[in-house]
Amino acid sequence: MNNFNIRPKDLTDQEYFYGHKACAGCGATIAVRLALKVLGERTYSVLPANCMSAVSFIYPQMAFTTNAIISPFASTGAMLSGVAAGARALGIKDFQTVGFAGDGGTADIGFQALSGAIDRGDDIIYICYDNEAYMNTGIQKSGLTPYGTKTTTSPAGENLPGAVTQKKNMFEIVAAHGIAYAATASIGYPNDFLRKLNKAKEVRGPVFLHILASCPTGWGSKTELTVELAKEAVDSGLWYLAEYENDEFTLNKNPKEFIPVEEYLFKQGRFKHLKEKDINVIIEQRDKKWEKIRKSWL
Ligand SMILES: Cc1ncc(C[n+]2csc(CCOP(=O)(O)OP(=O)(O)O)c2C)c(N)n1
Ligand code: SF4
Repeated sequence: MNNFNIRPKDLTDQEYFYGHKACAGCGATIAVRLALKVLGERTYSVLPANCMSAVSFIYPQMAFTTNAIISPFASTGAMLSGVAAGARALGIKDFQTVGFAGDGGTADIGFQALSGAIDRGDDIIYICYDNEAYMNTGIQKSGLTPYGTKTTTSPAGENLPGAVTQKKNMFEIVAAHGIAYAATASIGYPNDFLRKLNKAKEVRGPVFLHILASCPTGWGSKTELTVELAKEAVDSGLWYLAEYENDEFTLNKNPKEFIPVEEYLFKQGRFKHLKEKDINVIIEQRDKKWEKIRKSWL
């Protein structure tokens, strides 16, 4: 049986995404680079307005060596369907159509187009790289910004812990559509991400991959901690690795013990203001979520 594992040393040396102008230590670029290495040369990428399009389509330079196009902010899902239909109409075979949308472009403004694409059952891969805010326009809170995050639109102060809302549960919202395959991932666990991409390639029908991608600029973290932080998010239980297919959820990593959330949170300027009571809220929310996950996904 194909377990879809792929060893990093088996990845192509070919680069399909390079020379971009992203900030040093950008986690999202790791997600895009790895995704294209697995999906291959015959991949058509669709990017809405976000950091990844802003840093890579800079005339006369183009950081994608494969075909790529910018969609209106709200339309990634719709354009993915159109590109795939166009390729089929031209008689092109063995191609992949992938979207790289941020958390704002996925959970908020691009949500209905994503929902529509899943509903149509189109053969597309939608990757949400989640840096937990609208970074390209100056760090505004999105529907995927976690509780307690300081952003320019969710300030922290004497009476406010930063964002007071919880991170939208995109993975389960997408799963509720009965999608062919959905998974969460983290750039801190690249082998897991590679396997999920490799599987996404083979799945017929829509695929949704939601990958946590650290952002030193928006998170106020050291550039060299990008990968470590994305790993610690999982190890502290504030993010999880899971899959959904055939109406079933599977948990891919079930830590025996979580590392203290403070270890992850206090390496980031966006959480520096948190008080003990705020940390307790975060731990309480985490434990409630994991109780549910462990009861039904194991
Ligand atoms: C319809 C529309 N509204 C607003 C914008 C401005 N805009 C461009 S990029 C962006 C932020 C995107 O945030 P996200 O999707 O989280 O991706 P990130 O910037 O974090 O990579 C916004 C608001 C736009 N281009 N089009
Ligand atoms: S703001 Fe964040 S996501 Fe955007 S390019 Fe810089 S590090 Fe990457």
